[in-house]
Amino acid sequence: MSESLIKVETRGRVGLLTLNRPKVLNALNNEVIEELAQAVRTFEADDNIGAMVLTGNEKAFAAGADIGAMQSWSYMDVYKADYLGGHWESLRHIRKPIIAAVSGYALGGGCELAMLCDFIIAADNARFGQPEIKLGVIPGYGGTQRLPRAVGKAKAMDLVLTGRMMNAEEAERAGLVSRIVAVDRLLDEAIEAATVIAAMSLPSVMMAKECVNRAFEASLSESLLFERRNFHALFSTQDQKEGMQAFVDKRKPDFKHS
Ligand code: DAK
Repeated sequence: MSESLIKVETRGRVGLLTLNRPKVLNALNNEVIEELAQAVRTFEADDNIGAMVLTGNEKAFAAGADIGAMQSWSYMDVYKADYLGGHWESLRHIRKPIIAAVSGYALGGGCELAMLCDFIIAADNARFGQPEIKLGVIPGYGGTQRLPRAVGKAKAMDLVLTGRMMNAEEAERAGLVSRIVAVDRLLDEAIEAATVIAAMSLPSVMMAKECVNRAFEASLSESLLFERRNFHALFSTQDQKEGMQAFVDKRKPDFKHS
């Protein structure tokens, strides 16, 4: 039986997903993304999971979409089949938080997959880039859109047009990653962060994620209204009563995620 392309584990209320094509630096193809999307959807539906971590191995988070598989595609092949739509697109709609824990290469589709997650924790050996231009194409999985939103136009243009890589320090300075840790601490750090998140009230976590994402989708006044309405809505939860009562009682809250 062939080994699975995604390793799926749990650590308490955290779902851990590991890309598992080490021989090709976790190059992404439809099968990988289909398995990933299924696993993520299973965690999304599981009341015992509050957050997820997506990672690769020490050498590569993912070195991009599988170039060998794409090389002979024609325009009509990709257009008619809407290649790399479907499951690739579906990951965008996940409502629970996903942290990307990136060690080694995160290039092309790998960098785009990391950016599709809610935030990136990088190992000190991480290298980010959108090298598609060197292959005669351009990023096709959000690279020209999410990268400038994360790092600004100047650096995004530099990376997309030259195809160069940036290291973890440059990525942190530019705002692409939230933290840098030693490579041997990466997974623990990411799981600890996800554990903190998963201990919060799930409805407030999901609404917080939706609201932050709304900042990139709508006008400020629309987004502020969206935020305020979500804030109002949380007063209908048991967890808001419990969270505030626990503060008044000087104890830890016991959230029920409802
Ligand atoms: N695809 C297929 N195989 C890859 C690969 C990739 N992207 N990256 C690495 N490999 C394979 C290598 O061919 C090699 O295989 P063998 O020769 O051993 O059989 C093995 O992984 C180890 O790689 P290297 O020998 O090259 O390792 P090095 O340490 O020397 O170099 C490297 C590491 C990361 C610098 C180098 O492998 C490299 O430049 N890789 C390609 C990086 C790249 O150009 N990535 C962008 C690909 S284009 C979309 C979704 C996604 C996309 C587009 C649209 N939609 C939803 C519409 C994404 C497009 C892309 O990502």
